[in-house]
Amino acid sequence: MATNQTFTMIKPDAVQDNHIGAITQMMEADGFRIVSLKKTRLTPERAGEFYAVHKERPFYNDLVKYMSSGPIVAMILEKENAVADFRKLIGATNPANAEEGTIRKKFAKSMEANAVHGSDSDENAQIEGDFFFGAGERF
Ligand code: RTP
Ligand code: MG
Repeated sequence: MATNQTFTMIKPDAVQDNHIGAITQMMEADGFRIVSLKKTRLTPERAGEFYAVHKERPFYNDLVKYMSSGPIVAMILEKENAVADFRKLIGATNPANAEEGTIRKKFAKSMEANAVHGSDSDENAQIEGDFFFGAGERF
């Protein structure tokens, strides 16, 4: 069942570069409402757990190191058709392929440091939101 929610993180490079406000502004301007929001830092263990689906991929170790290298901003977002619409708003994983007007086109620096995460399914949006937020942190 579509939940109309997705999960996102502003990744360490974009937080470090002071883009939290500009990125959340793009999300709100596109019709997403912020249900939950938290600035936090992943330990390497927690980052490894979050990206466990990529464990066998060649970029996994670098990804875990990068995602635990500094604070991130985790959010649950709400909008009709949230998962698909949000993937559209963030743009392609590789910023070289990201369309004009997308968050990654504007803020991503590389394939790895690509500014934001977006859930790829309703099921993962639920799992990833639960990874960061309890029942009393959703509004
Ligand atoms: P995300 O999960 O962060 O929203 O990104 P995505 O779905 O567009 O890409 P995914 O395939 O799930 O990869 C997760 C993250 O791993 C890093 N990556 N690096 N060096 C590389 O070849 C490579 N490939 C992926 C990126 O940070 C990507 O967002
Ligand atoms: Mg992904």
